Amino acid sequence: MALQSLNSLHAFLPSHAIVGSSFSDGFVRFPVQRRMVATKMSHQDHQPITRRTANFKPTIWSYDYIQSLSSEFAGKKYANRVQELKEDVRAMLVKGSDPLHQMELIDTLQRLGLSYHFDHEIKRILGRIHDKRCSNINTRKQESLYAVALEFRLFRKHGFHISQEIFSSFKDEKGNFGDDFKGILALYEAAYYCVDGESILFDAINFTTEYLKEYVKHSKDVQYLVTLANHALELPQHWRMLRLEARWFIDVYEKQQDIMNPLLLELAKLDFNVVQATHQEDMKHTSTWWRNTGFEDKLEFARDRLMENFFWTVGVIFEPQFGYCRRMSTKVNALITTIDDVYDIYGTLDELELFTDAVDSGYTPTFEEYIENAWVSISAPVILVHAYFLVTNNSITKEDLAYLEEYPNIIRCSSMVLRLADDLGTSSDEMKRGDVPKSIQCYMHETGASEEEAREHIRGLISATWLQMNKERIGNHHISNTFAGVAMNLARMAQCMYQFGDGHGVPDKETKHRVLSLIINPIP
Ligand code: LA6
Ligand code: MN
Ligand code: MN
Ligand code: MN
Repeated sequence: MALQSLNSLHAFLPSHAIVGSSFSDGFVRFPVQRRMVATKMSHQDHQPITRRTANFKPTIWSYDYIQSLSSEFAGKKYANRVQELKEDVRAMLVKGSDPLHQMELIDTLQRLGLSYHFDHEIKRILGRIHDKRCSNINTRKQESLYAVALEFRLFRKHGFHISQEIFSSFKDEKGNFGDDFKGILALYEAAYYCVDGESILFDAINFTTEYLKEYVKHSKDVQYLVTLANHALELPQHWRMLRLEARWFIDVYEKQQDIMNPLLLELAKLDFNVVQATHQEDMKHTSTWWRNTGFEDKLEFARDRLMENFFWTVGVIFEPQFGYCRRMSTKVNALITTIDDVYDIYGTLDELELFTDAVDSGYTPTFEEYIENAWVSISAPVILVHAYFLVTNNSITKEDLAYLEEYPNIIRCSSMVLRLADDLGTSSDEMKRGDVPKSIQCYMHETGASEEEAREHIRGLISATWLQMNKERIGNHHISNTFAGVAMNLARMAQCMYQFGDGHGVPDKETKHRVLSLIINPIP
């Protein structure tokens, strides 16, 4: 894990204003390997206009199919049962007296995708445990690494102050954190809440990663904790798209007969299906809108990715009450994707100059120049500023608007992760079709690094950006928890979408299965 790339980030973090259209790359299209799709004479000079095509596949989700979706879980019967089960779980949660058990239950509720029902109770319980800790720091003396790490992660996740120092007693002179697999797994997950400069947590990420890799390599059985460790090594919980994580964990939890609570399992499955039914209604709404724009027929060169654009919004905010935000954000995403293709594929330089003033001829920018533009050109600021208004229901003050206009760091960080994850997943194909160089290519060009070295550098930058984002969340009175969640979820969603390549552009691979399991198929 290359966390040392932090310095490169400072290039984009100072809040100087970045001018220019959020949709424009600002760089020239390279005239390489263009495939001709349309040739016609331009009016001014009678030269034929050559346009490229990316040969994007058609959508696999037809309008008729989407309109045919209907879920039995939309009915009253299931809503009532969810209500009953929720009351049972609430009782279980609040009457617990052992802090560790309560925290384990909170953790399980989070992983099952249920914690949003119990936000108030969870805040109260953690607040009470936090108060006790503050008044008597010695109570932690005999506790296991597992218990301390779990508590640390929950405190940080819910915005309670807790110092990295609580791990110092577990660390020996060599920088090792012992030999307790369960504790080390918990420390690994906790350490991702690290902020810039926290060296104990920094070391903990490195130690636990190596330890877990070795451990899972040598363990033959597929016991529960090994399953969790393998999953964590792929991506830590803190970086994961919430719904997909819930869907995955529900299956894992069900198989775990010795710890599984049937009440929680029933609620998790039912709630997942009920929430999914509301997502289907959102999707049907946007698909009618999309059909009415006529883009899918008129703009053949562009990606027709309405379902994928909706899928992004499920990653960004899944709770049923935010349907309006999902619907509007899907429209924003669909327009962004279309405009991006006008720029990157269809438009000629002359035409695009009408929109873009910063065009140079065949220049590969330095990495820093690239980054300064690219975190905006990925359009995450457009997505997030829209989302800000869509999820904020109290009045928005002039100060809030001024804060937004400065491109606050939480928006910069989220955008940065989206840009870098997108480059990791899409730039190989983009180069083949003659798109501009992206972060990987700029870095290689500037430093002489190999592609794998460049990719490692980019992954390090993503990690470093998360440390910045962790810090931005703390004590920021301009943004609600909901919006902070949206910004972090966009970064998570980007890491999800590009985990195995171009999940946004390629409709029939990983994304298809994910859409089926989150949006189309209920849990049996
Ligand atoms: C990704 O395509 C794309 F269209 C985006 C604008 C990314 C975010 C999209 C959402 C959430 P591509 P480029 C709709 O990889 O040209 O072509 O910036 O983006 O690399
Ligand atoms: Mn682009
Ligand atoms: Mn593009
Ligand atoms: Mn891209």
